[in-house]
Amino acid sequence: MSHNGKTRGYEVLFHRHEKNPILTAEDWPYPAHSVFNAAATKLADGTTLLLCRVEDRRGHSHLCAARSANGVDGWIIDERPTLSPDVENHPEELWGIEDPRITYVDELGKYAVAYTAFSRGGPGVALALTTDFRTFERKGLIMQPDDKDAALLPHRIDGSFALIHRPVTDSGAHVWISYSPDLRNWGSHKLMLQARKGSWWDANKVGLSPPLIETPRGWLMLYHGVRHTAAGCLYRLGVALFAIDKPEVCLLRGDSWIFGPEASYERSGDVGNVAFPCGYTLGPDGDTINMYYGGADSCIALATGSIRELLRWLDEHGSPSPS
Ligand code: BMA
Repeated sequence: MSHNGKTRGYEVLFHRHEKNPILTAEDWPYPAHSVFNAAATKLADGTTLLLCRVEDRRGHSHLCAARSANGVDGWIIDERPTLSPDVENHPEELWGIEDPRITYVDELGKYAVAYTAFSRGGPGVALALTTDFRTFERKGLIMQPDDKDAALLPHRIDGSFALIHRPVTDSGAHVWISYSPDLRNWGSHKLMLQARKGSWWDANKVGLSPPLIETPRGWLMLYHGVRHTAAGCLYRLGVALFAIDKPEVCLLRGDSWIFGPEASYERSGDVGNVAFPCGYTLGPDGDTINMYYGGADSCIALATGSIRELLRWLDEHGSPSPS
């Protein structure tokens, strides 16, 4: 399939790890139907922490932490769910909590976990803070349904915290950015990245994948695009670059997808043809991206890329995109 670093003539920007899938429900210390869509971060001591979405046989999800020294194997998985729905205090979590994204916020000295809280009202965006991934300080629902695919930026922009998220409106499912002085009151909503139309690979629905990656040239966004086909949906990954001081301004957006379901564990599972990253860590060189993604809603896999290569590819294949 792959020849001279190319697949079917296209450049390969993310390389699948040979040990994929790196985590499945078989590895879990307690009953779990499937594990997928994990958030990722590197702790102060260099340990890679994945906050994994675990689905039980009711179909409800919770989050569970797995820690590894090398980010590939030797995972130490919490013996019990790390963050479970707290339905009594947070009825918005009635049907589970899903698809977390982690951002370390220097100013707070805490990790911010944005996740989808699912209930009768639909999926909305919830936020919790933690220092150790053992106890969490919930901020509750910060974006009402229907909204998901959220992550906080690591520092304030022009004095405000900034949250990327994906509300669904009559006009489609596009990526927005909203600002807050205190992580509680949100406003100054701005459209950031629009789904394209027609036969485009990212027509109808786009959403943030892992949290934004800060580079000297701007914020690098890996986003998923959803193509509806007669056989179901195809979830693929694209890349775009946004202005550092004004993240709603798109500087470059790639025309084609750069990563999509090809391996067997991405092609088949509970929901086939899905590659869905929710987290990344950076290598010691500051350039290597370790991207963690869910395969077919059934496993967790790893692929590596390079910030420099993504920026070069965007220069060659991207164009400014109106917001
Ligand atoms: C999206 C999200 C993801 C899931 C994907 C494919 O809408 O809910 O959690 O991986 O669909 O099923």
